[in-house]
Amino acid sequence: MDMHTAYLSIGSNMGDREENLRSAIDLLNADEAIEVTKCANIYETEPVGYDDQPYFLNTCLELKTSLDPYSLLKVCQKIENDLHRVRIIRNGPRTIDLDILLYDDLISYDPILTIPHPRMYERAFVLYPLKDITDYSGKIPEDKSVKLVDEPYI
Ligand code: GSY
Repeated sequence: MDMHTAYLSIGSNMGDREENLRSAIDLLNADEAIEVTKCANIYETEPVGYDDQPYFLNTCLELKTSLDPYSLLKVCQKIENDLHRVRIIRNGPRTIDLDILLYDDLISYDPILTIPHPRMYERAFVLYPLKDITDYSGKIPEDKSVKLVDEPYI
């Protein structure tokens, strides 16, 4: 079976943020086609996009998976639904958000699933944790709000 490496950004700013991140990791691992192989440190970050909402907890994950990118996207969307993500305001608070950042060395311009994630290189809340688990050595936008709050959950 062909195995692939993917990186996800996950974030939560509603309810028990830590529990939401942990549950997302557990639900990914519960899928027999996915193994979460690395978790970055956990960061508290100021919301980007819509200011009037609580701070996020963000981290990044490395996965090994036999799923193709679209099947992986479906699993991520199901986990968002299962964790009762509510999104009343665009870019507003959410119990959990899972974004696929990278999938092997794939480049895809499909608007349904653009890889690499189209905004990842502008986001300190993605790049701080991504740097923990990859050899990323590019620029990280300055964001004084990013605060290391916990060690990796796995
Ligand atoms: O795109 C992910 C959801 N999101 C976040 C996030 O995860 N963290 C921070 N700090 N701001 C965000 N704005 C959005 S939208």
